[in-house]
Amino acid sequence: VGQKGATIWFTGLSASGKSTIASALEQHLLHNGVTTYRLDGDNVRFGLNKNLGFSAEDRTENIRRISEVAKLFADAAVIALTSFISPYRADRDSARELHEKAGLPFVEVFVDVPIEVAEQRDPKGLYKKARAGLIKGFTGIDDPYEAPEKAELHIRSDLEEVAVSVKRITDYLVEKGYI
Ligand code: GGZ
Repeated sequence: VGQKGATIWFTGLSASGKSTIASALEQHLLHNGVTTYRLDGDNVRFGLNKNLGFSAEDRTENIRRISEVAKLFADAAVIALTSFISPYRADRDSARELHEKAGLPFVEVFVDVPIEVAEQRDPKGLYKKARAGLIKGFTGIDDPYEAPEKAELHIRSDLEEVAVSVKRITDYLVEKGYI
């Protein structure tokens, strides 16, 4: 009886809509009495992971630490919501394995948009900088993004309203008995 924990792992390109959907999901869950904690670049890359950049090694370490922290929240019966690009399949699979070994649910949500759409959105002007060569190794431009092959949920954020995505995720969590 009562809330069990789980990690909802959002993955996708910069400007794909991960944080927008995670925030909306958080609001919805909190409104329904479900305790959540959201991990994203703003509270992780400026704190715990401030010594990490965007090389392949640093991205892997970024994701490793985040998955350990998310696991701790899930273990404390919180719904952890993580929104990081997490471009490497192996790193996401390690995060999944870490949770599964601990008997904690791990739900991978692929927030998918064509790169053209992400580039058009470009809320921080980073794609423009990457195209101009001012940022090197930008995901989707000159750095890889390995799309999930077995995500529990696949969201085309350019074709689906945020509220619909939130409902689909919530329905999944209810169906699985995670909330
Ligand atoms: C990708 C970068 C880069 C490079 C800075 N590549 O739109 P944003 O700004 O807020 O989202 C991006 C964020 C990615 O950080 P993550 O911790 O999610 O990445 S990873 O999971 O790959 O470790 C972007 C900004 O940081 N940013 N440089 N080179 N995104």
